[in-house]
Formats: sequence, structure tokens, C-alpha cells
Amino acid sequence: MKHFRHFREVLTLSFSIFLSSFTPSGALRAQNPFVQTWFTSDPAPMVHDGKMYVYTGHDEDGADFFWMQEWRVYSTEDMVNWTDHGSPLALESFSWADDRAWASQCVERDGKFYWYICAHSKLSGGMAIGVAVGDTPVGPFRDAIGKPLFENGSWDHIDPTVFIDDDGQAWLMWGNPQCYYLKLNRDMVSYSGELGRLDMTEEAFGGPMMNKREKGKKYKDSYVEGPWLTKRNGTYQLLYAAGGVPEHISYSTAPHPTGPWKYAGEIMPLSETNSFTNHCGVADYKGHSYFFYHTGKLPRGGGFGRSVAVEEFKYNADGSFPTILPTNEGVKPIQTFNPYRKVEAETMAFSRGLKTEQNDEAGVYVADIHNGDYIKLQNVDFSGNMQKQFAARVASGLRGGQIEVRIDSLKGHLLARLEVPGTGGWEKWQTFTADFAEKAEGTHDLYLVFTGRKGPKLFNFDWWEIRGLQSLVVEDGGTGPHKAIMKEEATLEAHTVFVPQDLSAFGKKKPLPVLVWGNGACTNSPWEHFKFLNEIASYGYIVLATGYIPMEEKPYQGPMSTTQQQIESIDWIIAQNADKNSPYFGKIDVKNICVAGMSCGGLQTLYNCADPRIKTLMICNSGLFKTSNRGQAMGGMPMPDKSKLKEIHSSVIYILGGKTDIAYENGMDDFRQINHVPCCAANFPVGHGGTYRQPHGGEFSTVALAWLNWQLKGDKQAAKMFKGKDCGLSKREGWTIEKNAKFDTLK
Ligand code: FUB
Repeated sequence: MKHFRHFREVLTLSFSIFLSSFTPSGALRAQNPFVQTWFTSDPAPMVHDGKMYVYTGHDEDGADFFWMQEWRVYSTEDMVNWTDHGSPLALESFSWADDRAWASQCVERDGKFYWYICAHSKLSGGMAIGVAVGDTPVGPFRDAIGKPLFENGSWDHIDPTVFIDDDGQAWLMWGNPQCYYLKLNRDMVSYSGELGRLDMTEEAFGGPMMNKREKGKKYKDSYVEGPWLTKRNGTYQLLYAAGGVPEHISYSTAPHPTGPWKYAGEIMPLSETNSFTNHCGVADYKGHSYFFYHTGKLPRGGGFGRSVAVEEFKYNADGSFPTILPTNEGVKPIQTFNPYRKVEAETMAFSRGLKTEQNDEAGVYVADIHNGDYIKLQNVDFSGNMQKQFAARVASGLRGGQIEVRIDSLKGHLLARLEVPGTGGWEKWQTFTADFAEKAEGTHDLYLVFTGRKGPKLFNFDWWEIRGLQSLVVEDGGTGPHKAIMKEEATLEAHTVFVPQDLSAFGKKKPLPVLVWGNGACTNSPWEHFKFLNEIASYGYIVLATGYIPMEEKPYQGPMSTTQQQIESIDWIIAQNADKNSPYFGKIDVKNICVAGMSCGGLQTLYNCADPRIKTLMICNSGLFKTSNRGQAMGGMPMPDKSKLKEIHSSVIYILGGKTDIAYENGMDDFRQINHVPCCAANFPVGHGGTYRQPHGGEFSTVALAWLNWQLKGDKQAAKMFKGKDCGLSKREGWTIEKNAKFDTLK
């Protein structure tokens, strides 16, 4: 809709010339202009709640005058990666306005955001000052009073600046070539007193207004437009576009907003910026001072196609401004960017060939993506996690394309490549993922490079996310003394670890015993058991469950797990305990390992029972199939025959769901056949599903924990649950227990 291919190629070509001319190393370090998707002008910074916002005008593509229709908002937390919040305010927001959405400024007061604008008024036929109000810095905004705040038919009511003084008085100033002021009331949408006029004298501004100048006399300077009122060290500072066309930025100082003002000099002298206007705003943010202005430096930019830019500066000791020159490099990042979260695609440090659009469903999104276009994010910190997947929400009414995830440069290391198919419409959004083929460490610039067929538009792009290792606090972390967490570990693929969040309590004197777990249906995720397993971990265990982390209690859909995954768990935790660089170094009781599993996971456990590193077994809702009922087994289950039981060399408990448990017969048959090691069978009449999914794993957690505490920690109190005729379990409501002849040998 916007560009013919020819136009785009010209744009892309001139863009690369533009970039290479500013970056001798070709390293794409240019940061100014910091918005490349649209022409933006008249920047007005506002710091709120830890973020820097910039409110801008919007110059139309290809315009031959300031035919401006809307205002836009951008924000950043690091000063280099800016998020486009779209246009929450436009001429249509003001019933009285019909043209020229010119310079503006937004300020917060009492939790509301007041955005002062100027626009042509169809009521008076001149320019008028208006005010919109919103509940957030990015809107939505509405005309606060349904009429201009000030107008009188004159054309010189442009460029409002607003300043709330220490005493609470809010001042509104504007004007070209006369600088006017009003004292705003506390409500910010009305004023008291008469319209004020600053004395536009030579002393105040380096020269009088153009029409008051003496012929032939040379003046130092003169106020033109675009005032920015602020205060430093108790002195008021008025910055403004000065000198006529082309404009530079100068300032004056005063002991009071109404004057007397004294000319203080140039701040940003005339430079080769390709724009005959300039317009500034200043703000301090996170210990730095920033000067915002505009240039005409984007490709196809110029006097009516301007772009906002920013420079960092340091005030002189007396609070005065240094000279600030426009640069292409712009500012340095003041913090790193975290990619392990959902990032709006319209967040970028630099881009090529792109536009942003907005709708109600997706908000602002990146559009007009063609082969070779890209988004760059600066100073992205990959540490603290491990990249696993790149996910992106996209829509394509054509054939889609690809997103290449690269670091350091456009042709830098390719970490992942996402295939974007057609989704059936430019607003038919779908999320796709791609695995990382290579991993990044430390801090890098991140490039999202778009590829696809040359010529057509490829897709729209709403957001992206780098998914790293996941973790979740299950329920309240468990009822035990060590609040637990469920997590993935980078070096233990396809397993889920449950472990106390704070490992500092554990070490040689108090190591963590190990529970290795296999899942029901041999599913490759402990999605049915995570409350139970987490509860156990909270009592001071490390639990290594077979399968992928279940971030929600929803059946896992992938292929089954293997019996080998339990062995991998044992190998891994023993290696971690010996690895000086591991958080588990010296903290694991590798001599006290229980292997356990539910249903098919119990069969995996019995398959692995001969492993000499096992201290005890816990067979839950499971038992080896008898020859007579082998036909009932699900495909893919491990099916050792009963002779396997002879390989058990440790104590073993069967925890079954009573007679209605489909595994009851097999489990009880195992129990009866195990005579060479201590064995018991505990039944609780809940059927095959057990109580794993009840809060904190229900009754099964209590019994399993007692077993583990006794067998792995030697806890005599816990032993009472099982030992003796009147053991705890025999008295516990609903439970029954049977023990073999060897059971009493357990200490
Ligand atoms: O953006 C339109 C006009 O250009 C502004 O109101 C002036 O300050 C100048 O930048």
C-alpha cells in the first residue's frame, strides 16, 4: 500500500549509503535518528516511573509542508532501544482541530498525563493551544476540555512547553515569534490571569523579534519558536529555536518564568542536519542528562521530513549548558537489554526498510517487511539463562518468509532461523517457534534479519521472545522447611528438577538426598506429579524427574520417555556433586538415591532396579505385568518379566491405590514375589490416579516422604510410619500396609 518496489530499492540504497557514510568501520553504530520507521519531529522528553518517554510530531512521508496529522510516543529504559507506542493522539482527537498537528509536550500531575498540543483551529481560523488527558503516559488520551485551551485567531500560538515549578505552579509557554505564557490552575486544564508576553528584547534573547530589528544592525541571536522551559540550580532556563531559518538552539535564563530573561548563548549551533528547523527538549534520566532535537537525516528526509535525535551532555558546574553538536552515533546504552521476555517487535535501536502500524488486536506492530530489512537491538544481555527457542507472533497474507536471529552484525552468527508461513491474512496472527542452533553468551547487538522472496511484502510482526530455561514456583513452594522450585537445567536435557530454592543450607554436613522419578504413561513430562514432587523437594530433597518441565497442568503431547532417562538423572547428579562449577557441588548425598515412578514410570524403575547406586525403590501404582495380563499393557511400556524382581538389591515400597487401582494386582503380585530384600505394600483406596494432583500431592506425599526420610535420611521418627505391628500407616485413615519377612531387618 505504501511503497512500490522501485521506491523501496531507492530507499534501501540511499539508506545504506547513509549508514556507511556515518560508520567508517561499517559496524552500523549509528544511533541517530533514533526512530527510522517514520519521520518524527519536535521531541518532548518526559521521565516517568523509570522510563524515558518522548512525545513527537509526525511528518508525512513525501510532504512539501508541515502537513502533520498526529502525535506519537516512544519510550526506552536504556536510551538506545526504543519502543514505538504508536499514535495515541491525532487531529481527530480534537473536534475543533483540522490541520497542523505541530509541536507538543506531555507532563504528569497527580497521576494523570496532560499533553499540550497546538493545531489549526477551525473555530478561530488560527493556531490554537489544546490539552489532552490520559491515565497512562501512552494513553489513551482525550481532549480534556472539548475546546482549545487558548486561541484568539492568531497564527503565532504554536509550540507549547509546560513546566511545574517547585512551588506547584504550572507554567505554560508557547509562541512564534512572541513568547507567551499562562499560569495553569492545579487542574492543568484551565488557567488564571491574563495572557502574558515575555519581553522579546535584545538583552533577553540576543536580539529583538524580526519585525522589530533595526536595519543594518547585527544581533547576536533571536528567539523564533519551540520554547522549552526548565529550571536548574534555582535558575529558570528557556531553550528555544533561534536565529530564523535555518534554526539553531539557544537559551536564556531568568530568576522567574516571567523574566527578566537574559540571553545565555547557543547550545546547538547551526550544523549540517538537512533540516531548516530545530526543536529541543531536555531531561535528566538515571544520572545522565539528555538533549533531544530533530534533523532531516533519514533517507528521503529534509525540512518537512524530520527525525528525532538525542545527545548526552554534562551541564557546566554552574548549571549552564555546554555546546552540544549533533552526531550520528547518538548516545551510549545505560543498561543492558533483557531478551528473555516478550519483546514488542517495534522495540528497536535501529531498523531498515520498516514501518509500524497499529490496530486494536495487536496494538503497534512492525509492518512493510521485505527481504533484507532488519531490526537491530543494542546491548542485549544473553547471560543468566540459556537460549532454547525463538518465538515470534506474526501474520502474513502472502507467503511469509524467515526471521534470522543473528548477533553482532547483519551477517554475524546465526543463532536461530524461524520459518514464517502464510497465515491467511495480514492480521491473522500466529505464534511460531524455532530452536536455537547456536547459543550466545554475554552481551551482543541482536539483529532480526528478514528474508524471503524478493519483491513482495513478507509478513507483519507483533512480538518476539527468546525462551530460555524455565522455572516455576509450584503452589506455595511446598509445605516443607525449604521452599522449592521446579526448573530446567541446561546440562540435563529433557528432565525437570525440583529443588529447594535456597541451597545455602545444604553442604557436606547436610547433603540433599536424591529422588529420581519416572512418569505415568511414561510420558516425557512430570505434568501429573509436579505438586507431589515439589512437596518432596521442599523437605530437603533434589528430585530429578524424567521429561520436560510442565509449566501448566496439561497433558504432555510429545513422544514417550525412555528408561534410560532415569540413569541419565543419576549420572548427572553424581557429576554435578563433583563439579566445582556446579551450584550442587558437594551438596548432594549421592549415596542416598531413591529411584521411583508411577505406573509406566514404575516399570521404568523396575527395569533399572539393578543399578548399584540405588539405595531404595518406590513403585507407585505399578507392578510388573504377569504373563496372564501382559496383553493389557500399553504399547511402548518397558516389559521386563517377573524374573527382573530378583535383580532388586535395595529396600522397596509399593504405594498402590487399592483394589480399584488397575496396577493393584501386578503390584501386589510383585510384593508377594519379593522375598530377598525388605519390601512392603501400602494401599490407599483412591484408584490408579493416586493423590499426586491434590494440593501438595495429598496423602501419597506424606507416605512417600516418610519412606524417603527413613530410607535416605535415617529418620527414626519417619520409620514409625512403617515399622512394627502398630505402625503409623496401619492406623492412618484409609491406609493398609503389608510387609514381607525381610522387612523387619530394616533399621
Ligand atoms: O513541526 C512543526 C513546526 O516546526 C513546529 O511547531 C516548530 O517548532 C518547528 O519545528
